[in-house]
Amino acid sequence: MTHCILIGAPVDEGQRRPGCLMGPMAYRVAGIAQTLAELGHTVEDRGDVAPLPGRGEIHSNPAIHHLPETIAWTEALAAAATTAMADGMPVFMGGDHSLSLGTVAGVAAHARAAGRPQFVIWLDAHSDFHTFETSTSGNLHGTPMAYAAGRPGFEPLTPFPAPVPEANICMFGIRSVDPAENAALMETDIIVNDMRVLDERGIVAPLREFLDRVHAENGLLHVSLDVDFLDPSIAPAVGTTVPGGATFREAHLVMELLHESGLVSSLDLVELNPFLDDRGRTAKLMVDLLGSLMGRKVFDRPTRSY
Ligand code: 6HN
Ligand code: MN
Ligand code: MN
Ligand code: MN
Repeated sequence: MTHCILIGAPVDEGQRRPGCLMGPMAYRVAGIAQTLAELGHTVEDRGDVAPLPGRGEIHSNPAIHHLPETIAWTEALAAAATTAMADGMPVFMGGDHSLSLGTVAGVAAHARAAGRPQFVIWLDAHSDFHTFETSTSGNLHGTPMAYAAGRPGFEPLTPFPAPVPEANICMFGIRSVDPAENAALMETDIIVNDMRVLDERGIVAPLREFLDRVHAENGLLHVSLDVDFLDPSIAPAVGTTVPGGATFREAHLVMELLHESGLVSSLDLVELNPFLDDRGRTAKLMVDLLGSLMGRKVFDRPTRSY
């Protein structure tokens, strides 16, 4: 039984298609609290985080937009994340992926204080490895993974409090990487399981390899689930669809393995744009995936040890 803390992060400023701000409400309407309660967990909905006022920060990269708002969200969400980690398992209901600038900062600060290593699983079509300096779209939802890894180039944001070691970061589902991100990733030890790797090896072996390390090092594990990890044919409600994503069963299998591991300590659900949805199907699928992550089984088979 887990104490699940729902935290709404109605962030819309990290990209240019209005609608992600409706994400938290869509998850509530799709029954996120009931789903968790039915699985035997306790649920506390802390409502939506309100951003702190922006201070008018500017950046030399002219493409960057909504920087003051993003900095304000980052500070507010980092504080909410650190507080929630002391009380249970936070589930951040986005909001676009720029919210992870704050949530990962907050959970990593908690891990450092607890004396435990932080690990991150990034389930996404994109690597989100731009800095404020390299982004060409200026959309800051393309930057949180680089911030968490401690890359320079995020001024005037405060430096990431406790950078996640590169080898503790594992990406799955990657199929859209910009040239500057690719060049930067090549210089790191980040584990990039792009779709080619998943086609060749399947999703189970690379995931187990990573989970074994989290377990061996007694780590805390943050999972960041971007809607566009999923194939657009099953998850249309996202502004940045990329063909060739995870199937329904691959996505559930990831969640089931994460549940069995018992290692997940915090979660982002990001990039849902309910304005683009088809009768709520994407919101419902994301809630169902959370159900699998939190222990729902089709058949109560004996848990396989691995
Ligand atoms: N996301 N690499 C592209 C950009 O604009 O920087 C796409 C980023 C997508 C971000 O999906 O969270
Ligand atoms: Mn993303
Ligand atoms: Mn993405
Ligand atoms: Mn669990």
